[in-house]
Amino acid sequence: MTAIRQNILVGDTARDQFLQGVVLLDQEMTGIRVVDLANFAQNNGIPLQFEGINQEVSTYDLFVFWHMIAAAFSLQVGNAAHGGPVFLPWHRMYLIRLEQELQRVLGDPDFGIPYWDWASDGEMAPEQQWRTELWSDLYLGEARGLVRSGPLGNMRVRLYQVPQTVRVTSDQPRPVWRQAALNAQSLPDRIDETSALAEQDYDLPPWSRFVTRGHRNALEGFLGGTTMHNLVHVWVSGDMLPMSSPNDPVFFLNHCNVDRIWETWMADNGQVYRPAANEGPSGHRISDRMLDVFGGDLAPADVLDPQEWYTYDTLLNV
Ligand SMILES: [Cu+2]
Repeated sequence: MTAIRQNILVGDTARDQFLQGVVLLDQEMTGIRVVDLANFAQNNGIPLQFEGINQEVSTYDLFVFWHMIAAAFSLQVGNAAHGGPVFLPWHRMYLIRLEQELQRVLGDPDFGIPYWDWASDGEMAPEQQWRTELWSDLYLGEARGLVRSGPLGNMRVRLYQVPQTVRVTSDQPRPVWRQAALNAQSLPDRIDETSALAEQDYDLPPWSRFVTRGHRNALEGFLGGTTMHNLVHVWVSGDMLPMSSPNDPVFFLNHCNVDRIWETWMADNGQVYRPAANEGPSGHRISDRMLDVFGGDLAPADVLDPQEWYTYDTLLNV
C-alpha cells in the first residue's frame, strides 16, 4: 500500500494520528542512553559534546540525534544533510523513516505524514499568521512559549543543541518551545514558491548555499536572504532554530511541504538530479550513500521516485 500525504488542515484523521504518533514515539524509551550517542558520534568523528549522559532517550529522540549528527558532519560542501544538493533527498529519506515508525506505532501501514502549506498562511497579514487554527490545541498548540496545550503538550525535549555551538544538553526534559513570528515577520508566500519552482536546474556548481540559481538552493532558502525552508525554521523559532530542530514536530510538517514542492518541480522537469556520479562534491553526488544512523543504504538516486512509499493528495498548480 502507499500512503497518501494530505494537507494537515484537510485531513483530520491524518492530523490526529500524526499528533498521537509523535507522542507515542517520544514516550517509547529505547534503553539507549546519551552516553551511547556520545560514543557513536565520537567513533564517527562527529564533533558534538554531550551533557547529561545518563539520560535515556526515546525513538523520537533518535531522529533528533540523527539530524544533529548529519548537520555536524561537515563535507567539502555543506554537511551531510544541508547546504548542498543532498538537502532534498536526505530529508526525503529522513521523513520516509519517521513515516514508517509512525505507521508501526499507530498500527496503520497506510498512514502518511501531513504537510503544512505555509505559503498559504504567508499570504495573510503578518499579525494573523501566528494566530491561525494551526496554533491551537486542536493542532500544534501554542505558537509562543512552552507548548502545554493539545496533544503536543505531552512531548518532552531531551536533546537540545545550544544554537551555534557543539554543545548538546540532555539533563532536563522540558516541553517544546516556540517563538513564532518574533524573529521573522512573515512566512514565505506564493510568489516565493512560484519563483523556486521556476528554477530550471536542480542544482549547479559550486553546489553550495552560495549558488545564485537552482531549485535546491531556492527551496532550501539561501537565495536572496533567508527564504523558503530556512525562513519557516526562523519564523517558528525556539526549538526550530538549532540543529536539534526535529524536537518540534512542526519540523516534519514543514519538510513534508518542502518535499511536496520538490515533487511538483519534478513533475514539471523530470526526475533529474545533479551532481552526477562523476562530478561535484563527495556526499552530494547521485550515487553517494546518505548518512543514516539506522544503518540504511540509500543514495539520492534511490529516492527520486517516492511512489513505493507515498504520494501527495495534490501537487501545486503552476
Ligand atoms: Cu534539516
